[in-house]
Amino acid sequence: MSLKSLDLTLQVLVDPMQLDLKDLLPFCQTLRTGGATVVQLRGKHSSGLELFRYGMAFRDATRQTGLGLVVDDRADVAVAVGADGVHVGQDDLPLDAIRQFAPDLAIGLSVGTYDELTTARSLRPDYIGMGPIYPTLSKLDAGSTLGIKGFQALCREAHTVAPVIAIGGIQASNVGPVWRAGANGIAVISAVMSASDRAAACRLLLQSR
Ligand code: TZP
Repeated sequence: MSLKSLDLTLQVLVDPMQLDLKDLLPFCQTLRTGGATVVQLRGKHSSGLELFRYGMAFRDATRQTGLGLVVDDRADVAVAVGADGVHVGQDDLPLDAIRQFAPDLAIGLSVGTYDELTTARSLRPDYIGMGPIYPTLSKLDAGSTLGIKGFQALCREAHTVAPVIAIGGIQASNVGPVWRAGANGIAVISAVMSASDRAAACRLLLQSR
């Protein structure tokens, strides 16, 4: 799957700690039923081996279900497992370095300030992950929240660089304004991973789009 076919509408971030390897296929089927489009493997405390095992299993499960697969931070793991993309922060491996060994990988870059957007402009990511929009308990070092007004303003500028995926504290109850502020897609952890019915949780996030 190339970026052209990577639909970024609803990305669900998953830590290996949250799921057993044997459950990845039913998990992907559930997400797909709810309308999610991408799974992001994000194992901040995982070893390379664990990420590789989950990445390989996710690659099969996402291919079978028609979801895209993005790996957080680790371009090496993304290439090794044949993922569609990698998501990096501004302090991670530079985008040009990734492109040298992985020219087909879609690259997402985190942006939370105007300064970071200026950097993004020169790095030319394939998409921008923008946030945190709202307060979140899922990433304690996420930085200051943009709020809807802040997001709308930064998002408008960012649209000249790449599609914008909003992240941070997004729940069914507060997603409407995020869509209306111009998000091309959203990325979530708790709204889907903490839900008892994950397919329904995905549907609710997409309903106000
Ligand atoms: N980056 C910015 S906020 C965040 C990440 C990974 C966490 C999003 O989790 P949640 O539970 O959807 O707020």
